[in-house]
Amino acid sequence: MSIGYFHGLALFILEYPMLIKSAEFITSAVRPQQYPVGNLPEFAFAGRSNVGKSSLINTLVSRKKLVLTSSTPGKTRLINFFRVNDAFMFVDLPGYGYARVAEIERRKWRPMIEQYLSGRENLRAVIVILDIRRTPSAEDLQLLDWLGQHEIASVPVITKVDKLSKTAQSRQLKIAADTLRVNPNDWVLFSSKSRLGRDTLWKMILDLAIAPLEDERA
Ligand SMILES: Nc1nc2c(ncn2[C@@H]2O[C@H](COP(=O)(O)OP(=O)(O)O)[C@@H](O)[C@H]2O)c(=O)[nH]1
Ligand SMILES: [Mg+2]
Repeated sequence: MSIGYFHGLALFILEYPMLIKSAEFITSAVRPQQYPVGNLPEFAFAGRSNVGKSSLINTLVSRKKLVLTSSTPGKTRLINFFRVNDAFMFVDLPGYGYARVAEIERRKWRPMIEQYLSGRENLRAVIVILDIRRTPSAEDLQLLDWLGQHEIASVPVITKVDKLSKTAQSRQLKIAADTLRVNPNDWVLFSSKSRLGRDTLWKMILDLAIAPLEDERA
């Protein structure tokens, strides 16, 4: 690992809470040959269509329209890469579980995502996003199980919390935690409207970015 790399890390640690100096779209990809090269710590964002994934990424990077939010759920079928502060890569994965997406599209989705998740060496964690108003789906559960089996770190985030009262929030959080077998204390409560959870999620991303990888420790 180069000195420059540590220098970069030191810079962004000092800047917590996170100031965003740059956030730019790099490229869209379907196949590994199209992924951007480089070694920046990478974070992927996953969740069912319309869950609020694009809004969450925009909130993290304090940009209104870096990632296009869509009134046509299921439209984004590509893996989109963004570079933040020249220190991280953020990856917007295509949303899953959109009923109107044709079966043939869905059959392409899974291999594309699994190929990305299992082959990307600089991937540090997957932010798995749930909508607080909905019971988690089988696909949410499958994704978390799959990440666990492949020893890929996941961060469960429950978003749109502004839409429910505090009482309803805890009730829904308990349902989600039970369904997905994740400790309720491990969830980040998020709102792209109020920006609740932004600092907490950034802190987790920074911690994961500086944690040495398994093979580097060995
Ligand atoms: N009230 C509220 N609305 C949200 C929040 N996050 C997303 N939305 C809305 O939910 C819809 C889908 O959001 P989007 O980010 O495009 O979801 P994506 O399909 O998962 O990328 C849009 O109309 C957003 O304005 C949130 O935290 N609070
Ligand atoms: Mg989106």
